[in-house]
Amino acid sequence: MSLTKKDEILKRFLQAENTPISGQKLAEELGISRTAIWKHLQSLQEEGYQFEILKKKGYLLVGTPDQVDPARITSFLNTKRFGRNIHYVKQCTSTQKIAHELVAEDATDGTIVISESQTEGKGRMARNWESTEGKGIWMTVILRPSILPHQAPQFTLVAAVSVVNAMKSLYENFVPTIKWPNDILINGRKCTGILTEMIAEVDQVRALLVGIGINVNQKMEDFPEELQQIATSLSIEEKKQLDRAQLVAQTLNYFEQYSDLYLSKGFSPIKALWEEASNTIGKNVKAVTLNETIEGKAIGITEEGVLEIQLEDGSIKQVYSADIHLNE
Ligand code: BT5
Repeated sequence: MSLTKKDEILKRFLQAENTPISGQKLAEELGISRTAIWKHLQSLQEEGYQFEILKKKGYLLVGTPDQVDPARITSFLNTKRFGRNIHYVKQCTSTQKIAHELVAEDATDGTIVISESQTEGKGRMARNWESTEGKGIWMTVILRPSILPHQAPQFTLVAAVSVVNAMKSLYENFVPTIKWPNDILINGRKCTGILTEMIAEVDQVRALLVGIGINVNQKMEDFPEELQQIATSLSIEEKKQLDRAQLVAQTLNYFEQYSDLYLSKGFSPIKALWEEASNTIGKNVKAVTLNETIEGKAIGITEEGVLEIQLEDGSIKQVYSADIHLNE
């Protein structure tokens, strides 16, 4: 689904950055009447965009609402596929649920579902994910890579390095790190969680649904009490209000680049990027799996993205899925 005429108009205003655009020129370029342009601008005003009319020069965009709508995201994108099809809603139960429905309708590789708020945001193992309205990035990226089911966990590490490098490219007052497999922490507090679901037959992946939740503009008091000890937002760490749409786009810019790298060169380059951003390797950890608790030193990840822990007796255990506690 390409941008609607209204989104196309908005994208041009966003890219014009403080330069007025003539209504006549817009009408000619988009092949619609000046009245149609005026109606689209009115509809944008109703959504919170503000325009000034400058005599003889045209319209100037002077105010944008804080939302992650397709036009705002697209204005920062430099991808070919990722984020080129955006399913944007103000509220939903979970973006994962909508993504499941879109996969059934044959959504293309790189389609995203993004919402201003979720009423039933999901973590791993049916845990709850707190998704405060208008303050974070709550999105699912639908991927359709030609991979085998056992490779799917590697893709979740691709997502984690994409988010971390997007943050590093935009912000300067904090350093995000990855706790295996893919929690992103700042100074020990969680700012991002990733949930990857797979739709597959035994020998073929039909789709991966990579759910990414990033706390962007919450203040500490926006978090429920039980999260105030363990969570943080990027704005708390960067010490200013941040542009969510820009971070969505930058994450997708990296995600497409690293997915393509993974598909062409395999896991090794991703493993290197992941290790560079990880805070887990070399640390003493406690890994709580469904069946047991393992304590030891995290010594690395395998070519499959599996965590290796060296026990006190020197033996090495491989951990496929667990909650990791870092013993500082
Ligand atoms: C995760 O699970 O970290 C995966 C979170 C994925 C959320 C995204 S948002 C878009 C997409 N749609 C969805 O419905 N989900 C995905 P896990 O590792 O199980 O961590 C869950 C735990 O993190 C909870 O039990 C809380 O302790 C904590 N938590 C919940 N909300 C949080 C938040 N906003 N910030 C930091 N920690 C949170």
